[in-house]
Amino acid sequence: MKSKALTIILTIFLSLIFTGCPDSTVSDSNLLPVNRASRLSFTDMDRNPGELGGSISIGKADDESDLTGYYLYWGIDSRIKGGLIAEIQKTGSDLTFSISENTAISPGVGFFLVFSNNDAGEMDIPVSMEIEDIAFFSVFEIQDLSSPDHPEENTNVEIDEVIVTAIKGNDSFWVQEPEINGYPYSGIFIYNPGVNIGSLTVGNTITIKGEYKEYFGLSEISLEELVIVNSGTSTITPLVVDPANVATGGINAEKYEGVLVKIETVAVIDANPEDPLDENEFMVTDHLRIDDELYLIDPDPVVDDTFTSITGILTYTYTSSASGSHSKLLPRSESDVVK
Ligand SMILES: [Ca+2]
Ligand SMILES: [Ca+2]
Ligand SMILES: [Ca+2]
Ligand SMILES: [Ca+2]
Repeated sequence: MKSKALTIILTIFLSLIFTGCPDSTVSDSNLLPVNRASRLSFTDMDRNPGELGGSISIGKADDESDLTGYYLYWGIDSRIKGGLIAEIQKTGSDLTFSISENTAISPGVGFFLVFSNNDAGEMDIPVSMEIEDIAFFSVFEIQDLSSPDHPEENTNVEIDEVIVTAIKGNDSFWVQEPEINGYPYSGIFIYNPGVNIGSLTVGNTITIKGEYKEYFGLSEISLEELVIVNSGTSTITPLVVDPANVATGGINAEKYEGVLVKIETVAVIDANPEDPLDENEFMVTDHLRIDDELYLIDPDPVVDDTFTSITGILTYTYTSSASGSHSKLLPRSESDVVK
């Protein structure tokens, strides 16, 4: 009798448990996931600014038992969603999602976010990564204001595989595109006193990151990062130009600003155009100025001195309050000056 009563009690107890159980299982699955992706990475392979392409890699959560997959979003910041990119089911392995080339980055978007999800919904805290938009420009695009891809001033740019043509001190230099599209707009001045250019040598092939600026008429890159891709010495053949066309106001002065050029068979017409000042400038045939920014010709040339050729970087800088700024040729060394 006693044992029968116990059986009844036990039966009621067990039935309570078993009728209660399905409910409690449902309520368990109503819980949002607590496990997040272990890793999120992406490298932009689209070289255009404002566009992305490449593979997003999502490391599976260390424990995926409480999630069914991951929602990949654009992010306004490291928490705020900016639009769903994809729903990705868990597979038990790390996942990849492809962003197709030329995918435009919407205004305001700067992150990728990955939220774990299950039948109850999404976890409220994502894994995030800031998007780095790789934005390569050629020197041509930066120097040629009419290029459809010309960047705005103060844009961060990367320039890939250009050749160093001249070095000034330990913080500035000139680079030029390898001779593939001709010479116009192919060279530019790189400057930043805060970045040590170390062992950089003329002829090195480098990749640079920096900010594009116009400094009193001179296009330049404010250097942030420099990578020597090839420490060999590639040669840029100087372009032979007519001094009249590259002197101040000449029709090609802007085109060849920053470019290694050569003038042939010229004579000194003014030994010191800044007299009574002396800025170590002199003027040759057709009023082209030669300056000592990279190399001082010694002794000072005098009127009617002739040169078989002078090679150098063409630049545009301020001379004096009396005469303003000028287009100038900068020989780099003794070997650039042939009597
Ligand atoms: Ca593109
Ligand atoms: Ca890009
Ligand atoms: Ca320019
Ligand atoms: Ca000078």
